[in-house]
Amino acid sequence: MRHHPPLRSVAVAAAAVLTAGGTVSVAGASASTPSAQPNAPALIPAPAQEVLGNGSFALTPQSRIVARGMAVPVARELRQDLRPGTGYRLPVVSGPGASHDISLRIDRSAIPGGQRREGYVLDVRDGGVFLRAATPHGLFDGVQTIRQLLPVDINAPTPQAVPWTMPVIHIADHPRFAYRGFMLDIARHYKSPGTVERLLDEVARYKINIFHLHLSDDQGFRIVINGFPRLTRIGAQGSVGTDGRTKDPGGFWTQQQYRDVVAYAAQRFITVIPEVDTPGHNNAIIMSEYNDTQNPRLNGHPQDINCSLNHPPHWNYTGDVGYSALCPHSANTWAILRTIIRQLTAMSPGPFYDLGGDEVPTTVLNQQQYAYLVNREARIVTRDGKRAMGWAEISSPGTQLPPGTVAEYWNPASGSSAGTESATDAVAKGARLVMAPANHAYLDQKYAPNTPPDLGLTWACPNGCDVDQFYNWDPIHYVSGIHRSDVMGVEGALWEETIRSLREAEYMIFPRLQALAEIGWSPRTVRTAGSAAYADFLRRLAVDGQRMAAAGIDFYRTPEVPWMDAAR
Ligand code: TNX
Repeated sequence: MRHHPPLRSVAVAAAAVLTAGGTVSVAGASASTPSAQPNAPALIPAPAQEVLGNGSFALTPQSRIVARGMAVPVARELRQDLRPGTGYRLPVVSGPGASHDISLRIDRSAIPGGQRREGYVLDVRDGGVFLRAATPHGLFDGVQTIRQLLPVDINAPTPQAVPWTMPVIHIADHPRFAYRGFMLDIARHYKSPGTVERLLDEVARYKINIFHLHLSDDQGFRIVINGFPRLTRIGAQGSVGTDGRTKDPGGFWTQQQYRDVVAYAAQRFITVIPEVDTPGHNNAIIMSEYNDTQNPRLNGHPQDINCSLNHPPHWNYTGDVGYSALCPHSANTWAILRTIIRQLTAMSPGPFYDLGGDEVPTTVLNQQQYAYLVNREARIVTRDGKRAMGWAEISSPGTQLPPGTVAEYWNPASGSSAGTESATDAVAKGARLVMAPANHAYLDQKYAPNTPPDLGLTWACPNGCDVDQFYNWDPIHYVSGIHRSDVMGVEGALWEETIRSLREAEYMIFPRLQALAEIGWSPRTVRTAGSAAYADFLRRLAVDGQRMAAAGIDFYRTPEVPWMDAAR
């Protein structure tokens, strides 16, 4: 059965203000339902407030991008975005602006307090486009909106002969949640830095601002750690499905490649959160290190890191989970983990380090062992200057979560069902939550039972999880007893047991990520199968399909969306 949020949350949400996707009337007195505005531009995520005017702005071969100081890097990004499709030069100049120009300005006073991190105000007038924000990040968010106000062909890789007009509009926008994440598992199937950068470009369009990178799992360890060369020499050579090492050969990143991806993400205002999952999901580390008897960082007897069910350990390239664990009381375990954490935190400017913590059955480690490991590891993360993050099991009995800890809730359980205590316990221990319930946010789940035929898992979505399932839920009301202030945001997770190529990844991500991006960004509203917000979202998604097609992004053409003719 599909899961539906409890009625209680629907009733509460019904009392909320209706603004998402809606066009607020010029007088500001009434906010109309989104579906009543068929001509509103197809923005995803829907802005907090938009007022459509009359007329249009036209970008011309003479148009320039006017920017100064901290606005300049964002202006250059915009130029990069608009050049291929228009074929215009669009020089970045310091002003003053003329008609047909787009001007980007850092202006604190334009944005209300409390919205300054990412808020922006965008005015499209017939004589020019004026974007203001308190921060470069806010400008970047506004730039994504500008891209969506232009004709869909703006995403084409080569110049298109269309009039580059935008509707006259006033938009005042800011995110509902600070954390809007995309998680990618490059452990189950390796992805190159280039592939990942392409995906970052694609998700940035929807104002995603967190990239959670799952770097290690039973089947592979994907980044060089100095002092432990076997982690990649041995640990990175396979993938899920590797049979006798003849296919899916694995791979790994150098530290320079990791730094480059972090910088690439930062240019798009995306913060990278590295994750090396522990103490479970660790067969690749164990297989790499349990015979590393000559390593001066270990004590000559590294076999004692292995608390898996298998003695000795052996490779298992299936998608099995819950059989491997690092031993919490082995000094060698800590020599390895300290080194990994030190090097990854040093290369990651963001505030978080994710220690994993999921799926360790008590047949593998008992609760005390588990809690000991999580507590000790969280202290190391804190000492290295980061906030600890982990899957919500890190709130289980015996753990103490340092201030600032973030727990990611992935269980499909809702309301007050069994399983939700991982979320409520985390909050009781002072943690904040990222909501990623698997049946609403796991991008690796099939869209429909047989769609697609050989991609995706079904454990959280036996009947499939299509766009409706990703859109029609609310992060605050999903688990009983959680409050607004407990929730930092949402995340879409692409686990890669079945996903090999960039194409396959895109197909599973889009168009479901758009739903999560809207839930994370746009104001709270009633989101149900019959709601006006959902109908309006589908209308906007149909246009977005043309944008994705123009950009060469693969996606699932769900029957839920009235896709338009992709021919241009
Ligand atoms: C559960 S959710 C896992 C992953 C799998 C995923 C597949 C979580 C924290 N662990 O190890 O890849 O399901 O959907």
